[in-house]
Amino acid sequence: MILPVITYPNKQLKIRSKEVVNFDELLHRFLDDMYETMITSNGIGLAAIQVANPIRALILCIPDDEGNQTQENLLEIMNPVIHAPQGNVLYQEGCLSVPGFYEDVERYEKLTLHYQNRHGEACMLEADELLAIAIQHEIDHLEGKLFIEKLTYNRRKKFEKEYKKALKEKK
Ligand code: QAP
Ligand code: CO
Repeated sequence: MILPVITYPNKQLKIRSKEVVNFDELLHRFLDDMYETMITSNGIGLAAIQVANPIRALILCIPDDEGNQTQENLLEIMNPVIHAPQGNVLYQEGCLSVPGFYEDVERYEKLTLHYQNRHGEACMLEADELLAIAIQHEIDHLEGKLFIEKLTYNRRKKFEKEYKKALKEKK
């Protein structure tokens, strides 16, 4: 089932999501719906709060070298914690909740992630490149933060102007 994606400035995006405690059939169905929603929307990452569910769950599917997002590369991440972040990189980010806007954001270059999978099993992965960036972007959603909040004052102003204009033109 494709779920509606909440977009800025919806206040729900500011909620701090709660730990996942039930790794049950309901969670599994929700994760499946998140995947369908993300792929249909041409996304590479989606946090549960973006589809109005304030739980610490996110999914990522980084395209391979051919640009294909195979389900084998799908990561389902619950209750993530970042360890040992290293270095910094700039990357032009976007967000399904801020459609049509892209801007450079600084992130850690590499990190280790501790999390639970859909069965509640403890997992760990080492990430760099786009995966490391996407993990940080999605974990920010769990804290109620959007990438536009990391922009400088002037770039944020540019965003507000462009976004409002785009919203008006949509109506
Ligand atoms: C988060 O973002 C991300 O504006 C995932 O019109 C972004 O999937 C991680 C999207 C950058 C790492 C680097 C955005 C689709 C998708 C749009 C997305 C749009 C259609 C964003
Ligand atoms: Co996002």
